[in-house]
Amino acid sequence: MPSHSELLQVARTVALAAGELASRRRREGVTIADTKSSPVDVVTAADRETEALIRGMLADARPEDGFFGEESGAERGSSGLTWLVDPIDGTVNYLYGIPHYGISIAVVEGEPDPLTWTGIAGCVVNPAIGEVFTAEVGGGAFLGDSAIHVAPTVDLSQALVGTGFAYDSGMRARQGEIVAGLLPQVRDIRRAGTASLDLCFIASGRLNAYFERTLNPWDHAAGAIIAREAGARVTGWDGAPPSIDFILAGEPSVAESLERLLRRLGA
Ligand code: LIP
Repeated sequence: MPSHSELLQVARTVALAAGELASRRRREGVTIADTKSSPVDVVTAADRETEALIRGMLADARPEDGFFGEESGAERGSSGLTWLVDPIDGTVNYLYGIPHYGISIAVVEGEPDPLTWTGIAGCVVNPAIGEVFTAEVGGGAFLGDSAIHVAPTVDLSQALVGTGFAYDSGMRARQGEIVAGLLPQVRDIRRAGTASLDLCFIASGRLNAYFERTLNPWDHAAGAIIAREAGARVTGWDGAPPSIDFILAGEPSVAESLERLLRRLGA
């Protein structure tokens, strides 16, 4: 079994190469190639091309490992390791030219099930502004070469809270009601459109807390490792592992306060 550092280096090298490709394609112009779960859940040719690059580089570097990517699906490996890949997280931002999207690559031990996997290392690159977030379990979290850590605890009324919304209109209506109840009880809300970077913003103190529902495993796999290594609590409801049902992240006492409030709001 390779060291956590060796696996992190693979993730970082591949994510940087993918970021170069994605940002080049962005400069050349981006169009919708298809829609997926709803008319607003889009995929671009760059999403597919970037995942193909990542998948090929990982197959060369780690041929025995499993793979699970947003655009090309899953393939089991024989090593016990699985790579979770969102080639362009924040696809709508990318489509609109908003410089806030992430190449998210994580490696876990076990199957690509967030309820059972054990995170090992993760990298999230925002090529639009050249930010590289990394972490290996037990090694701390970094933005570039600088160690990062969650913001100090605050009262929930002073907390800047990130969230996001589903592609399903019915779910979005419900999520909007929850946010309406939350907004007057916190400092403010930020909906930036990229879960992997939301979790990295928890890790670097740019958000005090974050929650979301309906995320896929590839959306949060890398960011959760980075946030935990920066001192954040990252869970589902009642301390369970995060999943498509719910993810909550933040400095532990802030996260616990937010979970109680979200419960009261009926999230
Ligand atoms: C996105 C997530 C974001 C969520 C969006 C979308 P995608 O992932 O990163 O947090 O609010 O609705 O799911 O689809 O850009 O990979």
